Amino acid sequence: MKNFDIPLHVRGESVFLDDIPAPEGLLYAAVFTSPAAHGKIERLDAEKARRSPGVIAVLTAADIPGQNQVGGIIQDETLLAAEHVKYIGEPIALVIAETKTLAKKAFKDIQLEITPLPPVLDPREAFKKGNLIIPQRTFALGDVTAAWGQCDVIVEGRVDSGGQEHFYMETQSAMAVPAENKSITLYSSTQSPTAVQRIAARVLGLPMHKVEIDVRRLGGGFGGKEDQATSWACMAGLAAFILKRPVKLTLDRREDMMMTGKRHPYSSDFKIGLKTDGTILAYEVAFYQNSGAAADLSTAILERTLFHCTNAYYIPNVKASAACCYTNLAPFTAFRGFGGPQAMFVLESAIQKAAEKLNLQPRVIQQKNLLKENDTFPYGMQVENCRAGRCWQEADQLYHFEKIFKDVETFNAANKLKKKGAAVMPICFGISFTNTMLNQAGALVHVYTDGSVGVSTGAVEMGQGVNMKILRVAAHTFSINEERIKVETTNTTRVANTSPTAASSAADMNGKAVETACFTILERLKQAAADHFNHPSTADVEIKDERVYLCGKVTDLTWVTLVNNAYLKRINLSAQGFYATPGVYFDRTIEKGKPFAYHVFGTAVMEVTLDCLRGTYDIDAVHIAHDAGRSLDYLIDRGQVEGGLLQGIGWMTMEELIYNPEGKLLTDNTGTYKVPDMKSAPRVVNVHFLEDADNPRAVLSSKAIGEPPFMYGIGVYFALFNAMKAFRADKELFFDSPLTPKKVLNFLY
Ligand code: MTE
Ligand code: LUZ
Ligand code: MOS
Repeated sequence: MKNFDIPLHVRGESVFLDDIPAPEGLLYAAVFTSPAAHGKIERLDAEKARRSPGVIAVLTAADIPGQNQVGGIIQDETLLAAEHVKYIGEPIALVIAETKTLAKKAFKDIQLEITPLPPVLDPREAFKKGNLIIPQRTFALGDVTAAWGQCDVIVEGRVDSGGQEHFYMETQSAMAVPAENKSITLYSSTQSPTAVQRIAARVLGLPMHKVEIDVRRLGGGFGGKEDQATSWACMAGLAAFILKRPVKLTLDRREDMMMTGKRHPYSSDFKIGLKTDGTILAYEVAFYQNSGAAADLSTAILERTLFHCTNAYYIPNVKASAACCYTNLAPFTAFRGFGGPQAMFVLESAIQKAAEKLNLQPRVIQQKNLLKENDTFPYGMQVENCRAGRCWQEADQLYHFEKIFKDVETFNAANKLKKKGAAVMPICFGISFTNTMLNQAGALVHVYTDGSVGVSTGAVEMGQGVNMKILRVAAHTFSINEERIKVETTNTTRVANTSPTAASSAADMNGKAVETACFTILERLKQAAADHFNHPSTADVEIKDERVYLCGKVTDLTWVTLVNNAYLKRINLSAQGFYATPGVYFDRTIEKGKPFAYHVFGTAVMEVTLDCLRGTYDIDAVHIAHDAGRSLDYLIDRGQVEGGLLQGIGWMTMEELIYNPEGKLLTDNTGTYKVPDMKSAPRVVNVHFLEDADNPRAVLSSKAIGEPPFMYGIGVYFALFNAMKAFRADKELFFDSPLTPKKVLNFLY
């Protein structure tokens, strides 16, 4: 992949947080956390720990100079627990020592007494008790009650989907360096530098301008560092602020898995009604989100669950309700898809069950109900530039659905202990933050006198290639060589008030901001060129491939000489750019609006082979037709499709969070929590990007790519079911992901 970071990665030269050279006097922090899922803190005595070898300080809630509050949307989360604990792994105290080992050794000297209270782990139980973060929300279209009467068949069911560990390669990390006059610089592995700045300022009781956040790159985020990188940066900041020395806080894998939130587990009930030909008339669904012990981003994630409850289909009568249920587990958080995958899994399950009842192939129902131009979503928006049908058709033409399913049947007829299965999975994902306010981005572009260019934006590089895309936008707009451009760190003093790098919109929005800034500088340069040639209008000046053209004719001015001329004439070679996605809004009082700039579409078809003796399986192939607009970089986008798909497959098949009845996560390391590897990856992945698929709603006609491909993974659940049914046609379908070999085996025998 020609991402300019790759040569650095391959040689181990790229700088992640823990690679930043240690500043003079660096101290190390370790986080002491709650051993109980729910309880009242009776006593916390750290005096002995303070005298432990190598320990410099032990900090608790009482040491926080500002507010002990890190909640973003809802302020319900302390940085360090003071009175109550709400989950195992909740931070209580911070030990700062000469080394991290010494800091952790002092944990045994902290005296903590907790009166335990019964924990609630199940969202339905929390719902019954009324433990909700916000009142239940409902999206509705048409009239389901009236529609049931017109349906030929109605099926109901329950769907459960498990959580998912982000498993970013780089664990949560931060380093704080005190600066003069009570200022502080925080290096943070965060998707959201401004959130870290805002909350650290709140915790330290400082104005935001005294807190500078700097981010070079992340070793993966996947949503896990959208909100949940903040606490660690605040803790490092707190220690550095009080001790007036640099402090680093890096979680090891087990700490990270135990302390941080994951994808939300959901439990849901559905009811779907159809005509005998497979037309869906009505769909009712209730989502119970396991939100964990604090709100974090749960309410926003719940909202996206509602937005995506009909996936890529038009359903005329819909009623979808959803509840954020507090439980005593680490607060669940953003994860690629942001509640969308959970919603789509429920509808695909409903279609599966309805297909069985109607004796139709699920793909017949899927295709029949695909979104068409101007169809209305339950949230009131109409589909524009709908490519749901096109993706389906192109996938079918290229990969031949009929043949795939026929080959499966032929194989199954000939084999007793191995069975194959196949499934189609269409997707539709809305692009924009559903919180309209967040749809803004900024950029700062400098052109230096040698013609090289420095670009800063609010986007954070986390492996998704956003820096490459931003570089490409700048190179394209100036029409200069890519080598001339450097993408700088993401820093709050260069670009302020930025939204998180999330919602797949970082390249879209920051790219636009860069384009705007470049246009501003370009206009000034054209004016300088026009002046140079004593030409009356800049309209006849063009810069192409580093050469200046006048009235279509090449001149002796190059990019470098023009830049130099402009500098000598005291022309400003820096510009700021800003972008706010136009036309998006959402009215929560009526739950209607136009929350998305546009939608991303795609269709995948997949084949699996099941070993019916062992319950194990191989994913033979996944074939995808995907709408990436006019991609800014097809290799990067292919990488995003492949990576998203594999992460989705992991969520659906093997990644299982197991808690004991006391609320302790048992799968808290690489030995017990299994993410997909080369062996569990599909043997074949074909990705076809639609051609002639310009997108008028994003920079240079591109489309967002980050999250949507995750949802192709859902299809694997149903391909496996198809194979399982070939072995045991008599058994009831169940919808409870991940579909581990253990569950498969239980079904087969
Ligand atoms: N790809 C890599 N390699 N690493 C990541 O952490 N995060 C995903 C996706 N792809 C991620 C990734 C998530 S959750 C999002 S929202 C998008 O990238 C964010 O980046 P973008 O807006 O630039 O697409
Ligand atoms: N974050 C957020 C997101 O705050 N709002 C969103 O709509 C969103 N969508 C996807 C991923 N992160
Ligand atoms: Mo992605 S879940 O929007 O960080």
